[in-house]
Amino acid sequence: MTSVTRVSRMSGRGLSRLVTAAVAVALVGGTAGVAAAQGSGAQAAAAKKPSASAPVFPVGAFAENDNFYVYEVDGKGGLKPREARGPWKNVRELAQVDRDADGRHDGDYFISENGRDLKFQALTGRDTNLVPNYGYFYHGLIAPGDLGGGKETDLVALGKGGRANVRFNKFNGGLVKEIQLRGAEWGTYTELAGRGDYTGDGKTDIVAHDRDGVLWLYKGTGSTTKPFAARTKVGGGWNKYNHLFSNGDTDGDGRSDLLARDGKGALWLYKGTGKAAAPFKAPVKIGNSGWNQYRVVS
Ligand SMILES: [Ca+2]
Ligand SMILES: [Ca+2]
Ligand SMILES: [Ca+2]
Repeated sequence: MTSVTRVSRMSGRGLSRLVTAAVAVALVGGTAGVAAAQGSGAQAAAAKKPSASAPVFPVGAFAENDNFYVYEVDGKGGLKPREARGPWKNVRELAQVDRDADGRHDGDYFISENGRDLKFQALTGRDTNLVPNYGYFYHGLIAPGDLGGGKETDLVALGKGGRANVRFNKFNGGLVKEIQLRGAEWGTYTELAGRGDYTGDGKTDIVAHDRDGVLWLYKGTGSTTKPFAARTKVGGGWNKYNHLFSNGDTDGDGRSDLLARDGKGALWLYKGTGKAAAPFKAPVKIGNSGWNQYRVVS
């Protein structure tokens, strides 16, 4: 499986570590029951090939002790048991990226603990320091995909005082353009999430979770001056979740999905529909417990 090689390199520094420490450990997510139920005796449909608008990433998770774990998708709508990658220190926020638009992970942006710098790390492992002190101004970094700056994945993060920052990136994180999205709504969000296309038009979209528990969809436009259309309401009741993120097309049906962690540490999959009016199906629990042990899940 090429995916083993790919994920073994997810930590960048973890290549040699794979041999000694990449031991599959006890299943934290508890996906077995869900997978069996969905299989219902028949082989699940063949997974669609990953694409830029519906990529397939592993889920990366940092425990409090900086130990880093990776969960691969299992091809049945869930995640495989976690694999330990050993310690990966100095990461405050992580955003995996697909730089060459083939739908597969090949680099990471991250905000460092030390200095709160925005950094980029290709799979070859060397860090590139992009913006010193970025993390003092912005938080909730996501890399949803290309928003208009070229095929390279662009970045969005929340800022202080009702704004969000959009960085249109060149290859290896060089800057094409940076804009601030301003407006009171941006000050109400606790978190952004998104990976690829949720509306079926091939353009990258994001969602935003506000303090009142409402989830909003921002349809991507492909424009570097106005990368999102006016928001539309997805629905309420999202405050039962303390973290939203996406690893792309979790269940392999060719549409990007959303993941949500609840207050009890369970993990829920919201399968994407590809329709802006109702972008997600009803949630399916794909991890029973344990996800709240992680300080960062991406
Ligand atoms: Ca790629
Ligand atoms: Ca879209
Ligand atoms: Ca999907």
